Amino acid sequence: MPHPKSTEEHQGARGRSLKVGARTAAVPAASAPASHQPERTKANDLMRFSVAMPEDLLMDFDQLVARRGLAKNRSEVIRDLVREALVEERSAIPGTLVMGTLTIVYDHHSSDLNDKLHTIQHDFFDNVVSTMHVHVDHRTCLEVIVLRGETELIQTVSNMILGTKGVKNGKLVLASVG
Ligand code: NI
Repeated sequence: MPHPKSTEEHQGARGRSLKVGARTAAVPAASAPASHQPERTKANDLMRFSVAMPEDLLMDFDQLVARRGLAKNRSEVIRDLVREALVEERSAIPGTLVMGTLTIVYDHHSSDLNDKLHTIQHDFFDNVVSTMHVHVDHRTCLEVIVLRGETELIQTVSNMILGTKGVKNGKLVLASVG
């Protein structure tokens, strides 16, 4: 039985077909002879599977792959998207330990805003790992707050900060660390 010649599809963004293999199979490392293939698959072995999608969706996906640069191909972008979805799902499970980066932009001339933001961060000193403050211009500040803790607490603290009057905009990005 022939085996795949490479560990990656090389059609990349410009290929037309997303079919990456007719069967689910472990891909052998590099081009090792068949006799040297491991008998059992390991957790990090690449598995191939077929994906079907409408042509217009595939064309949009190929443009996304192209935007992500020469180092990325369809397989790598699909893996990135799957990991992203898994992190998002895990981060929603109560009790999950997460790291979060909360980025906020605010006007430091707003009345006692600096004090309020400072107080919240001291109230949750166990969960605030680090804060980076950038003076963007005469009025505007940007702060990146690194948080660690159970997901619901991190989201609560973030919402308190984002909801403080004078914070113009911001966004919390979670990463699961489990
Ligand atoms: Ni500042």
